[in-house]
Amino acid sequence: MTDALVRIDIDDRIGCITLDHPARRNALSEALVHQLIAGLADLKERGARVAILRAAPGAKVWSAGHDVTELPRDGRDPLGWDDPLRYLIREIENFPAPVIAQVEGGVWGGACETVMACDLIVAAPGATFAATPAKLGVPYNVSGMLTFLNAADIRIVKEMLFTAQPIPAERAERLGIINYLVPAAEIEAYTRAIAATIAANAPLSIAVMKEQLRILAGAHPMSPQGFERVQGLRRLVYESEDYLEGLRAFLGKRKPEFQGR
Ligand code: LCV
Repeated sequence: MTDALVRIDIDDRIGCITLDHPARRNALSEALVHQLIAGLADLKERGARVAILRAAPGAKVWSAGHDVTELPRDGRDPLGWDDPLRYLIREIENFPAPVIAQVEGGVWGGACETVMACDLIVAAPGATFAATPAKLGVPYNVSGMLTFLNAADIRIVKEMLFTAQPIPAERAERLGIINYLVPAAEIEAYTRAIAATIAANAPLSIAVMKEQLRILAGAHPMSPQGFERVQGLRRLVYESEDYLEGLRAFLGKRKPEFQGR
């Protein structure tokens, strides 16, 4: 039997998925992502009217992002359509009820996108949000860029992507990136109360509005030439020496030395 890396429960039509792999700081390995996706499917099946995605109480790290050990080093696109995280983001977006991210601790890289893809975000002081592709030398994908663009002003997205530095929850609240900033001691009850309010509303109306907003937020037509240009640019990055250096440095627990080629 595979180890449980997440916990799933449902109470009063409020579903809850708890990331539960502290030894790897809830890194989004293929196994963990598959369990998250299965958890969402389970909650859908059981009629959840809202889902909460959280880490264990008091977690110092909500999730460390992609499992870097699983990123390919053979010239393949590391974050293409088949990247497990892309499936997860699509499942969150397509989940027929709101998904609320309840955040304590650091949120890194792919986990930052995951949180931004959630419908509402409740965070405790001490939570931080970092978009890290530039730290690793990774070319982020187009749909991931759209997740960030739909979650924050482009100037903030640029700051996050170019500096790869964590944004504290207090600032994220001022910037409108998160909905609520709530003391850690109250975050669970607070998130449950929001979930209960949503769960008491008309589920079909909410499901349809969520789908409408998903389609409208993604309505950015792109020409075939534009798409090929973007993919070609990304290839420059994942076929570069710097990409391999970023992975080697991460795994060797040292600072990368990027050359720009
Ligand atoms: C694999 C890990 C990870 C991890 N993968 O604990 O968006 S993109 O493009 O950037 C995308 C590719 C992406 O999401 O990349 C990942 C971005 N994530 C990060 O940059 C954060 C990496 N992690 C950390 O900086 C630290 O682990 C934090 C600050 C989160 C926690 O620090 P702490 O001192 O509490 P350790 O670093 O000791 O981590 C515990 C174990 O988890 C592994 C890490 O290598 C260590 O393994 P060992 O016990 O075998 O040494 N680990 C942490 N993050 N993303 N493995």
